Formats: sequence, structure tokens, C-alpha cells
Amino acid sequence: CEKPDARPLRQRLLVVANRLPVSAVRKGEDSWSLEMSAGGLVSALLGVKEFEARWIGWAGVNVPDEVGQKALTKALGEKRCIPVFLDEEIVHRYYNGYCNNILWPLFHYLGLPQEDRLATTRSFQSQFEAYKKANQMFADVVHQHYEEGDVVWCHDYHLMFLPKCLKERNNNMKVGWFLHTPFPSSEIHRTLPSRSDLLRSVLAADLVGFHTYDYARHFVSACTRILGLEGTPEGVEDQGRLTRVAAFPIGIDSDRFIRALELPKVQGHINELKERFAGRKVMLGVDRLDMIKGIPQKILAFEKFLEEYPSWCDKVVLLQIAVPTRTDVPEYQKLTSQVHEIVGRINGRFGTLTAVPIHHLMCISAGNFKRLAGLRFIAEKGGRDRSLDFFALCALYAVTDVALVTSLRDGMNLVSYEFVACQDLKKGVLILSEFAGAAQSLGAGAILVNPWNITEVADSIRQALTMTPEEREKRHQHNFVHVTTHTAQEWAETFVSELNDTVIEAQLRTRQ
Ligand code: ADQ
Repeated sequence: CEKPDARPLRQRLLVVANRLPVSAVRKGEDSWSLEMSAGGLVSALLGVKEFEARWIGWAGVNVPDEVGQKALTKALGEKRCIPVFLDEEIVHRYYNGYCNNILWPLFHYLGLPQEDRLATTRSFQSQFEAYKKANQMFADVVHQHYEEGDVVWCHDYHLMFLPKCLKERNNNMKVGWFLHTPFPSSEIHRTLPSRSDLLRSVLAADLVGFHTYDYARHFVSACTRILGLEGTPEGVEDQGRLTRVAAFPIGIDSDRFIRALELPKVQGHINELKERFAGRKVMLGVDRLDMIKGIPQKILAFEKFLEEYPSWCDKVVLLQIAVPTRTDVPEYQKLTSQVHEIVGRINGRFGTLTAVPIHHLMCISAGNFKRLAGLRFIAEKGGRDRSLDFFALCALYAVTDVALVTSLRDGMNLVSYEFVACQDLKKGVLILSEFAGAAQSLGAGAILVNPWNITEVADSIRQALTMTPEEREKRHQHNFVHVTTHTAQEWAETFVSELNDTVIEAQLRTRQ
């Protein structure tokens, strides 16, 4: 007699994203070392026990030889990851070109840099062709690994062409697509030469998700205005077929942050930071060094605050932690120099022989963090690690009095969630851009600001620093409840179960 299997069969979830959640470094002709990176999406899906998730994506390295590809595929397989191999030329036009130079700024309402405008207009078609080709390559890998009943969840602006490629070959496949950035007003989207192709492709999915109701509404109105389709409360209808469109606000694995605060190692970091900044209020910014994050605006607002309220000069410090991204792109290099220049000027203007008002730290490595704390701080992975060690990040969040998030646009912004999760003792204040998706969920507890108005942000800094403990408690409590109940796991489970339901409902409709 057969032994009953104790574990119920779990549905397979194929998560398709541009990048795999691992970084691969080649060690030899057929050997690779892999490191899991813990981004929001990774922790969201790692926490989901209901599904058996596999990842499909680009490993971020060019592997032209078959031996290398085979070895990497095998190594990744042990981490439930499946690589899509893209060559340098396609990466250049698809990833650097169409994704990062066209879609990313457009979706965040940022125009192209003046000098790039004409060049981009000319190369647009070739970049879009590469984008479609790359999406087709992702689709090929999905098809190779797909088994009947799997759920395929496509992520982000890199893969807007994927739902169409998947459905064309298998209309029964359950396909969901989720956008991590804002979806802009239809007036912005309609300036894209490939506007209709992208919308039609996304509509091939069964379920389309956004962080906020506003982004979902923008998408539906782009479909009605540009494609002339009918928008319904459920989504978009085209010749009797409904694509469901809805908001699924992401969250974080809040328990992971809360548990980390108990660790002796984190407590040690907290004590060292407290000692280092004794007598001063700590303000914190944690961002990728990207134009959407409004870092220059934040620093200029801090300068305005010091100017307007000089008695605070030696009583407050701003720690701005920035991870450099897309460092080979001139626009990003310009942003880095601009930030350095502003910080240098402000520190020259308001600093003393013993203290400066701003610590701007790029790409925290062991050495950098040691410098910040002036003590025996460590970043586990040493100098190779480009981001701040998780435990050090938790300690920084916990000692902060005021967090400053001044994104010019941001799909959600998880940093604001992480800060709230680490503040249950201190009850610090969150100053949050009204242009971050998070403003819709944390708006009642945060002080909302327009990051372009530096006088308003400066006044909010003062308001935050002088807020009564009762008011801080009330605001924190509101946000803490939200962050701990709307978690990343819940987000992923809700999306996938809605996708399952949507497909069942569609089947029932066609049978009727
Ligand atoms: P990002 O633009 O990367 O994400 P965000 O949501 O804030 O922005 O997530 C950043 C993550 O990186 C956080 O988990 C944070 O802890 C980590 N991080 C940032 N700086 C770091 C540093 N110096 N060291 C270590 N870790 C650091 C995109 C969209 C967002 C959307 C997310 C998820 O742009 O709007 O919220 O995807 O959908």
C-alpha cells in the first residue's frame, strides 16, 4: 500500500523577472560562485509557503561559451533559478537602451536628457526590436520549463512584451504581470512610439497588477484613450475578453526586521551608533543613487533647514546612504558628482572642526561603515559587497529620529516600510514624498511633502524634530500596524490567488 505523502502538492509558480535574485561570479571555466541578493521581491516570494517558486531571469553576466552556460545553469538550478542568456549587444539595446533609457525615465515622469533626446529618437526602433527579441528569449525559456497548471508571474517594465509572447504559444497558460514602478498618466504614455504594442501585449495577461489604484487607473485610461477599448470596474475588455486590472500594494517581510533588532549583533551596532551621535538627532536617507529618489532635493532641503533654523546646526546630523546603480550611464555619473558637490558645499558651510552636518556614504563596504561608526563595525561580506549589510541597516533604522524619503516618483518605496518596522521603540517620524506609492498607505502617519518644494520640506524637518512624543506615538502606531499587517508574503499570495480565481472565472464565462 502506498504511503500517503505528508506534504500537500503545492502549485508551481514561475517568477519571471529581468534579473535573477542571485549574483554570479565566474571562478573558472566551469565553476561559478553564487550569492543570493535579498531584495524586496526575493523576500516576498521566499516567505510564500503556499507555492513552489522557481525563478527565470538574466544572471547579469555575459556567458558566451557553452561550457560556462551549462555550468551556470547547473549551479543556478540548485537555487531553483533558471537563466536566460542574453549577449552583450542585446543587453546594450534592450536593457541599457529601451528599459533604462526610455521606459524608466518615462514611467517616472522624467524627461530624457536634452542631448540624448534626438539620439534616442533615432535609435528608438532598434532598441524596441531588441526589447521584443529579449522578451521572446525569456518566453522561450518559460515555455521550456512550463508544466500544465503552473502560474507564470511576469515582473516589471522590462517584460511588458512577455505576456503576449507567452499567450501566443499557449493560450491556456495562467499569466500575471506586475509593475513595480508607477504607471504614468496616459498623456505621458501616449508619447511612446511603441505605446499601443506595449499595452496590447500587457493586456494578453489574465491579471495585471500595480502598487496603487492610481497607477491602475492610468493604465486603464491609456487602454481606453490609446487603444479605444472599454474600461470596466474590473479591468479592460477587448472583444469579450476581460483582462483584470487591480492594485496590489507590496509590503516587506516585517518580521525579519523586527526579529533582527533583538540580535546581540544589531544591539551592538545600535549602541555604537548611539554613542557616535550622542547629543544629536539622527536623520536618515537610504536610497539607490537614482534620479527618481530626489537625493539632491533632499540635501538642498536640509540645507534650507539649517539656514532657517541655525540653532539646530550642531544638534542634528543627516546620514545619507546611497547605493550607486547604473554607474556606466553618464546621467547617473552626473548625479553622483552633483550630490558630492552639494554635500561638500553644505559641510564646508555648516561644518566645524569636529563635526559635519551630512555624512554621505556611497556603497557601504566594511571600511565605510567603520568610518561612519568610528568603531568596530563590520559588513559581513567585506569590500566586495556593494550594499549595506542587513544588520547594520536595521541598526541605522532603529537609531533614526527622522527618516527622509523625497522620491520625485517611486512605485512604492520599501525603505519607508523598513524604517517603520524598526521604530517600535523610538517612534521616529517619517517624512515622505507624496509622489511615492507608499504615501497612499503610510500617508496618515507620515508627514507628506512635495520634494520639489524645499521650503516645505525644511519646515517638515523642523516639525518632525520638535513633535511631541504623543503625536509621534500616534503616527507611528498607525504606520506600524499597516507595515506589519500588509506584508510581502500577503502581497504575493493575494496576487497569485487572484490570478487563479481570474482564470477560473474566465473559463466559466466562456462556457456560459
Ligand atoms: P527600488 O527603487 O530599489 O525598488 P525601494 O522600494 O526603496 O526602491 O527598495 C530598495 C531596497 O533596497 C530596500 O529593500 C532597501 O533596504 C535596499 N537598499 C537601499 N539602499 C541600500 C543600501 N545602501 N544598502 C543596502 N540596502 C539598500 C523598486 C521600485 C520601488 C518599489 C520596489 C518594490 O522603484 O518603488 O517599491 O521596486 O516593488
